[in-house]
Amino acid sequence: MRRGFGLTDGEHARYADEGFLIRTCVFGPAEVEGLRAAAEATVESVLRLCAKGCAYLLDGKRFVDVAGATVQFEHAVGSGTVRVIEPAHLFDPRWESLIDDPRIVEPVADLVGADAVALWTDKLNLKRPMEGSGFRWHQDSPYWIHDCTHVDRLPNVMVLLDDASEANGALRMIPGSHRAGRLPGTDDGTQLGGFYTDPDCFSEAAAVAMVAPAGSLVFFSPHVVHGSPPNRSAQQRRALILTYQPAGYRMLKLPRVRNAGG
Ligand SMILES: O=C(O)CCC(=O)C(=O)O
Repeated sequence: MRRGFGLTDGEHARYADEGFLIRTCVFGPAEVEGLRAAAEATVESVLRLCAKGCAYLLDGKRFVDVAGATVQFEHAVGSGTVRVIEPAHLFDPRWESLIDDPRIVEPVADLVGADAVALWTDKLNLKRPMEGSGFRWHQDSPYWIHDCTHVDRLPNVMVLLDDASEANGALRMIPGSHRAGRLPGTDDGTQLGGFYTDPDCFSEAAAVAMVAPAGSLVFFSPHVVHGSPPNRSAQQRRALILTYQPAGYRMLKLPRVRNAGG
């Protein structure tokens, strides 16, 4: 049964036009506190497990595959600071109720164009004060195209766990860039270069920062070109990005279906 959190016609039109949409302060301060605690507990669990994982470097950046997840570390040589955990929901039960929350699931079902949805993947992105690195301009669809037959139907929802500002590395979007579909990657000879969008295909000058308070949601298309600068502030910039798909399909990294909101 729907609870009235679906997209309005105006939101539908904005998402179709720009490729993203912000709903501010969807989660209240007490809920945000709980999600921050879940984030830190997730990091602690992962760090305990990492010694048993499979470590490797891509373009000099350290990754560890452990317990079904991929962990990325900050790029400074020898850094022990966790940057991304995907999927994160394996490591703390509080993520499970977030995945099912109607404030997320109902608008996302409207974006997917389905009565019911499932989780595709989820990432905990941590930009620590004065240390968190940026994300180069990219689309998500080129990462997923080889594992998914419905890559157009994978909307993301970024749940802001801290106030996001220009100074702490708020996510930036290129409005309307999703309308071109999948764009070419860079050809710079690096291992990951093909995943970053060719800068000739969009105008960085058009970028819009997703500046919003903690507890806000940023919905964005798998095709929209996005990226973010480093955290040069003394504030945290933590976020969980949930990605959904039509119900009944398996997750990206785990061989099972995680239907949501049922
Ligand atoms: O956390 C960010 O600022 C960017 C994250 C992102 O673009 C991604 O995980 O694909």
